[in-house]
Amino acid sequence: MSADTIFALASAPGRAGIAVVRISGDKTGKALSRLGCKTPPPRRATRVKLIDPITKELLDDALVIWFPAPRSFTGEDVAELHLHGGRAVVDGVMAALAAIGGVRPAEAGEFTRRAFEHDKLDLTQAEALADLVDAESRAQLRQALKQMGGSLKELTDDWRHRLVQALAHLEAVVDFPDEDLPPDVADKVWGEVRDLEGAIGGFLDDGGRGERIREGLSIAIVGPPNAGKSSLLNALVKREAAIVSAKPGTTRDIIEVHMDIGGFAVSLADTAGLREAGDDIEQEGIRRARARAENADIRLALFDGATYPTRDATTQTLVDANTIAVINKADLLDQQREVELDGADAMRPTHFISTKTGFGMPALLQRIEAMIKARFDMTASAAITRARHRKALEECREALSRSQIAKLPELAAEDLRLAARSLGRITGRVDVEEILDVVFREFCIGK
Ligand SMILES: Nc1nc2c(ncn2[C@@H]2O[C@H](COP(=O)(O)OP(=O)(O)O)[C@@H](O)[C@H]2O)c(=O)[nH]1
Ligand SMILES: [Mg+2]
Repeated sequence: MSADTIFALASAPGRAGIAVVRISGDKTGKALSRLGCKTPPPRRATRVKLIDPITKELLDDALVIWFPAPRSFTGEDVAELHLHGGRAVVDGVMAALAAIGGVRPAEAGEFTRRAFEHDKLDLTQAEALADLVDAESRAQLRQALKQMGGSLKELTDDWRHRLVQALAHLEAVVDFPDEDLPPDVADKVWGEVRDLEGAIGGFLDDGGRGERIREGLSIAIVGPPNAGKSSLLNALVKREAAIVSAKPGTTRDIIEVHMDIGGFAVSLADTAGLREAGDDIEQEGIRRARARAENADIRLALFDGATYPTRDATTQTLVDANTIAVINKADLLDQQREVELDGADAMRPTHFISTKTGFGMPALLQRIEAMIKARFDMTASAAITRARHRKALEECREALSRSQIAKLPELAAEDLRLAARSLGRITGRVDVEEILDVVFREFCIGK
């Protein structure tokens, strides 16, 4: 092993009860002994006094855990120093480590990269690790843990294994036509390719759920001026994020807040009221409002209860299956608020709320949550969580469908090889040699 030994503060910077410094590489043992710490028993928290190698001053009374290679996160010798989380303590230990020859501060992601290089995890698990650290909602957490546990890796590995098998059989037909191969080999190959194409196609057709959960869902509030859009945003996030005013055209740019609804990370946008009037700036705000509304996962179309039952026609045109129609200022409506179920609304009941009194707010939140769950709840164990996965799977599916209409078996085999390579890119393992291995192991050609 010639790579440098690296170290970094693994816990968040700043004052804390405990700070963890992680060291990885073949000079880890040497670094520990330079700090006055004899190699401790493996994988056991051991109390040590860390000494500055130059000044001989006490740096900290700490805990060290020693993970000798290969049973460590990176696959290299690793030590974790659990220090008292003070700035001076951490700085002192880091400076002492940096002064040791062949030991240097780690670059971003370098520990995980080494873990990947030593086959401790594949690319999807490395990505999941990053997602886990970034997770802010339950759904993101759950998804990251599943992927880190190998859900996506296992699925793509399984597809790739089957594909390599089919390819091996096809190559046997191409390369050794005179051998005594079972007569139905080609049929089996194409049956398998069709199955794989179907499975991957089905997996791709997921409405982008995994990616949406990872990035956060978007909800836009749209409606005419003065309907109470800004008030609704404030009521949902329970703080005064947007300016509320009786003056129409107050909200011009998009105001965005982040919140958690039912365990999902959501970004909620308040937009400029839709109307013809207003200056250039307001018109630009309205243009943005429409664009945001179109791109949102879920829309809240807010109507002004002061004009009920008349509804703003422009806003009404935006109501579709992903929209919840809401009528605000229910406090102004005197009689029983029976919902008039006209044709369009029969499928999508209108919610009456009052941001002023809080009337109908819990029911609205429940409705939003139900809509999110219906569209984004993951029951399947594996999910596409990044554009990178989707692109590779799409390339794979295209190659699979090309292979079935290829004019020559050699060309079909090349397409299957490309398809396998696309799958291999997802996990970061691309290896064509194994195809040959399968041919010879399975067929004993040439006896
Ligand atoms: N009576 C009543 N007035 C409301 C309610 N919600 C908002 N308003 C008032 O409606 C006006 C416009 O509110 P705002 O949130 O700025 O509307 P926006 O233009 O759609 O963002 C303000 O004067 C609010 O105080 C409500 O539930 N009931
Ligand atoms: Mg507003």
